Amino acid sequence: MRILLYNPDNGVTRNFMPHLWMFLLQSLTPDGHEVVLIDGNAQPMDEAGIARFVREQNIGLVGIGAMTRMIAKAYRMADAIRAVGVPVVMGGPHVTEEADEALGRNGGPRHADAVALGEADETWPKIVEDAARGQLKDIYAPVDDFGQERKPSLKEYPAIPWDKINLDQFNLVPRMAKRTLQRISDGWGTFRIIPMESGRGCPYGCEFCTVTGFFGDSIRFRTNESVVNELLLLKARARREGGQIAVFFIDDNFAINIKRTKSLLRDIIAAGAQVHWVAQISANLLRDEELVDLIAASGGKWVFIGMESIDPTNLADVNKGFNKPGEYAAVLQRLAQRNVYAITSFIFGMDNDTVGVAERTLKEIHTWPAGLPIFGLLTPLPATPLYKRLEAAGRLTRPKHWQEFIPFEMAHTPLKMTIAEAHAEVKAGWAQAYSPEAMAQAVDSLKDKPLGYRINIFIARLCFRGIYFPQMGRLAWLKLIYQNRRTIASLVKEGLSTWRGRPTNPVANGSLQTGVGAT
Ligand code: B12
Ligand code: SF4
Repeated sequence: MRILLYNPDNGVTRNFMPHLWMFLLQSLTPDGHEVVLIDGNAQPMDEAGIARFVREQNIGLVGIGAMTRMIAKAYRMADAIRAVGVPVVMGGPHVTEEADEALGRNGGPRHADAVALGEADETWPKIVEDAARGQLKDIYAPVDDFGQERKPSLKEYPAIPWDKINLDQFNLVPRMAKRTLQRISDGWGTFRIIPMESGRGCPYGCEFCTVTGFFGDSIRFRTNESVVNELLLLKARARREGGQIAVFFIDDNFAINIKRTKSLLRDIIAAGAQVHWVAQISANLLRDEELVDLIAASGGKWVFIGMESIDPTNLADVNKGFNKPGEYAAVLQRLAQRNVYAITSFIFGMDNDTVGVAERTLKEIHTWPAGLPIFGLLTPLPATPLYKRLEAAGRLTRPKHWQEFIPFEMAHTPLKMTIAEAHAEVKAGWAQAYSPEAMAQAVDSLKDKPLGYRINIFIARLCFRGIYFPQMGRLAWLKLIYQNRRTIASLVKEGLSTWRGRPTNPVANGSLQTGVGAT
C-alpha cells in the first residue's frame, strides 16, 4: 500500500522546519508499504491538489497530523481526500483532545475514518495493517493488554534515515543566493533545521500548555547513543553536501533532568558529534553553570526560554511560578558570556496584564543581552486547565476558535484590559522590538564579538520579525532590506575590510562564526 503522510499549513503561518512525526511514523511503518511525505509548510497544496495527488499516486491511506491552529485546514484536506474514496487517519495533539469532532460524533461532519490518540509510535504499525486489510477502527489508543494507558518508552527509538531522506523542501537558503553562498566557508548552499527529540514529557503542568496532559509527567529519554548516532549522521550529510545543518532539540524542556542532559552533552562532545543546536529550556534550569558550559561546548547556540511574563502574579496564575523574573537577566548573561543567545517568549493578555505591558516588558528586555523576543497572546487550547477555567468562568468569546484560525486574536476576555487592548500590546511589542532602530541596537550591542555573531543576530531578527509581520513575498523583503539599509551597509563594510585585511580562513578569524550550521 502507498501511504501519504501530510502535515498541513494553515495558509497564514509557516513553519521553518519539517515536522518530526512524519519522519518518525515513516520509520515505524511495517515493511511492504511505501510512505510519501508532504509538509504543507514547504509544499503548499489545496483541496483539489491533494485529491488529485492521492488519485494519481494511487495512495491507499492518508495520515494527517495537525496542531490546533492547522486543524481547520486539516479537516478540509481530509474531506477532499475522503471524497475520492481514500481513508484518512488523523493524529496529533488536537484530535487527541477533540476526537469526537474529527469523527463527527459531536453533531458536525465526520472528517476522519480513524483517529490515533496520543503518542502513536506503537499504534501506527497496527493502523497500517488494519488499513491494508480494509478494517480501520474508529479509535486507536496507546493502551496495554489490560486497557491501561501506555506511553512508549524511547529506549528502542527507530533510526531515522536522515542521510537518505530528501530534504530539498526544507532548504532555507533562497534559490537566488545559493550559488554565491555555496562558496563561503564549508558551504552555505543549503541550510536546514532538523527536528530531533532526546526525550518526552514535562512534569511542570503550566496552565496553558498541552504537553503535560499529552505526553504525561513521566519523562522518558532516548539513549545517549541513539541521539549521538543521529547527530553524526546529520553532520556527515552536511559535510558531504557542502551545506549546513542545525538541530532543533524539540524536547519541551531539554534540561528537565539536568544530570541526564549533562551526560548526553558530554557524550556528544566525546563523540565529536557537535552540530549547532537550539533547544527549549526553562530559565530555572539554567542556573547551573556547568550545564551552560556544556551547552556551549556541545554546539548549543540558541535557547528558547518560555519567560511568558515579567510579572510574578501572572506567572503564579498560570502555574508557572517556578519562573523568577528577577533572575532572567542573570540567566541571559550567563548564556551570552558563552556566546549562547536566547529566544525569549512572552504571553500578553494574562489576567494581571494591564495596558502598557508591552512597554514595561520591552524596558526589561533592553537591559538584557541581545536576543530574539517573541510575543503571543494567552490562548485556551483544548483540554488545557486554562481552557477549563475560562469556560467555567464564562470568559470564552470564541470557544471553538480553531474552526476559524485568526492569527494573534484572543479567544477569551482578559481580566484587566479589553481584547482590543491586548491585541494592541502584542502589536506594540513586535513593532518596537523589531524596528530598524532596535535591529541596529541589537547588532551594535555585540560589537565586542566577532562579526559573524552580529550578522547572525541580524539575519535571525529579520526572519523572526516575519512571525508577526507578513513578509512572505519578495516585495516585503525588499522593503525590509531598505528599512534596515544602514545596518546592512555597516555589516557589509566591516565584512569587506575584515576580508581584505585577513585573507586567511574566514571561520578561523571569527568573521564568519555563524550561529547555526554544522560545526
Ligand atoms: C517543535 C514544535 C514547534 C515548532 C514547529 C513545529 C515543527 N516543525 O516541528 C515551532 C517552534 C515553530 C512551533 C511553533 C508553535 N507551536 Co509548537 N511545538 C513544537 C513541539 C515542542 C514539538 C513537536 C514535536 O515534534 N513533537 C514530537 C513528536 C514526535 O510528537 P507529536 O508531533 O505530537 O507526534 C506524535 C503524536 O502526536 C502522533 N501524531 C502526530 N501526528 C500524527 C499524525 C498521524 C496520522 C498519526 C497516526 C499520529 C500522529 O504520533 C507522534 C508520535 O507519537 C510541541 C510540543 C511537543 N512536545 O510535541 C509544540 C506544540 C506542538 N506547539 C504548540 C503550539 C501552541 C505552537 C505555537 C502556536 C506557539 C505560539 N503561540 O506561537 C506555534 C505555532 C507555529 C505555527 N507556525 O503556526 C502546541 C500545540 C498544541 C495544540 N493543541 O495545537 C504544542 C503541543 C506545545 C504546547 N505548548 O502545548 N512548535
Ligand atoms: S515548562 Fe514548558 S512544556 Fe512544561 S508544562 Fe510548562 S510550558 Fe509546557
